This record gives sequence, C-alpha cells and structure tokens, in this order.
Amino acid sequence: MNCTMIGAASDLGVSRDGTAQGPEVLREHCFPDIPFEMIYAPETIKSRSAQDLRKNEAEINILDKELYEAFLKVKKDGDFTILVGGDHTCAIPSALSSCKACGKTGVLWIDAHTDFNTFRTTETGNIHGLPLACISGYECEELRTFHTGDTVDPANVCVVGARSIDREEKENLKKAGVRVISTDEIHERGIEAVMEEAFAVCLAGTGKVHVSFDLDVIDPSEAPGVTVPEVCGISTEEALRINSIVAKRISDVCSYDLVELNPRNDIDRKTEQTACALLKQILEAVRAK
Ligand SMILES: [Mn+2]
Repeated sequence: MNCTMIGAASDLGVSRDGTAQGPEVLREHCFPDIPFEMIYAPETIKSRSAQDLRKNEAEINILDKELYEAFLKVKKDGDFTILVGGDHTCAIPSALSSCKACGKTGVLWIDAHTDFNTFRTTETGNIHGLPLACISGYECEELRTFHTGDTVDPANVCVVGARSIDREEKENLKKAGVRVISTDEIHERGIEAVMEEAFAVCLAGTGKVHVSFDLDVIDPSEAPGVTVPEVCGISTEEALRINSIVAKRISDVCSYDLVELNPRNDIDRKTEQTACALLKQILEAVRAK
C-alpha cells in the first residue's frame, strides 16, 4: 500500500516554540525520498499569554482545515496517511478525516497526557491539551467546524502510557467513559496484555483504529526533545515494542500520527532518532500491506 506523510509545521497549540521544526527535521534527516507534504501554520503573532485561555484558536482552525482537506485528498486516492507533527492539536484533522474516509473508527492515544481538557476545564489555554476530547465529540465543537460527519465514540478510545492528568480533566474522562491505561499499568500487566486490550477497546463495533503517538510518552531521560516532558515514562525500547504491535496489526489501522518532536530541546538528536525509528516501523508495515 502507498503511504503519504503530511507534516504539520506548527506549535500554535503549545506554550513554547520549537515543535514547529519537528517535521522539517524528520523530512530532511530521515525521509528525503518519500512523498512528504508540508503544511505550515499561518504566519501570525502567536499568543503565549498565560491569561489567554483560547490561545491561537482562530489560527489553529485555519491550519486544521487545511490539514483535513489534505488528508481527505490523499485518502481518496486510497493511500495510507501519516501525520508528522507539530503539536498534538494537528491530530484533530488527522483522526476526523479518518472517521470520514474509513467509517466508524476507534482511537488509540499513546501519550503521557490524556489531552481530554475542554475550554471549560483547561488551566493553561494550550489547545494541545484538548484534541482527544474534541475528536471524541466531548465539547470543543469550536475546534472541528471543518468536519462533517461523526466523531469518535469515547467507548472506542483508549489512552496508553498516561501519567499526567489534570483534576477536572479526570472528571471529563470519567463522564465520557474513556479507558486510560497508565504507565504503571503497562509495567504491572506487560505490554502485550495492555495492547491486546487497547485494540479490543478501539475495535469494539468499529472497523478501524486511528493511532496517535506522542513522543512524550517516553521518559525524558531518553527522549528529551519534547515540549511537555513528564518523568517516570516508558523506555525507548518499550516504545518501540508498543509500536511494533501497532505495525503488526496494520491491517486494523487506518492512519497514524507521530507528534510533539521539539528539536530545540533534544540532546544529541536522540529523540529525533527514536521518532525516525518509530516512523520506519509503520512505513515498512504499510508498504507490505
Ligand atoms: Mn503529550
């Protein structure tokens, strides 16, 4: 199967600069010979104010609409799409375009954060903390005005590797009924068992899974090149094992994201190299599909 990579050069959804350079670094260093379309955030003065609880909302919507149309165009040709972020808000058009193109879809969200805040509960106003709520149809209508069709049923959403959840965000997750598997649970039960369950949740009554991989699920001692590091994460080796299960089950997967590489915070390019290895696992599997 053919695969098209779409880069989202944006850090509009985070509070600090750097994430916008992630996809360009990966295209240049890892994938110079692969179809790789780059979509840039609108040039504008970015809001970084702590008081602004809807930071860059209008600009994010402009970018996400452009991404949504680009994903749909590639999917119409029958190609598999990989989103290379950019901050995690770009997963909104990636996942919702799959709902439109692939039918009923579950979402596997591999991340240290659950990204299930809403404009009502966010404490920072950084919109990259809201995308999973938006994709799951839980408030956040303002962030999916470009999408026509269903959102993802929260019963088909599973977060793997979470360890940093805000108090009110936890309430949102509980109300929506989202299954959250913590880093501790991965270590208690083992990677195979939790991934088996995660796929079962995402595929219950759906045809496909959208997989979204945030590099900050990995411990910052091994993957420092992110914007919001969280200690006590999984190792790089564990991340590659989790991702190899995704690769093995590629026939259940309709699209994939790799997000939040921040080259400015990276040390000796080690997070970049991990990102590259994760993407190559998926690319190889898609090509063999
Ligand atoms: Mn995250």
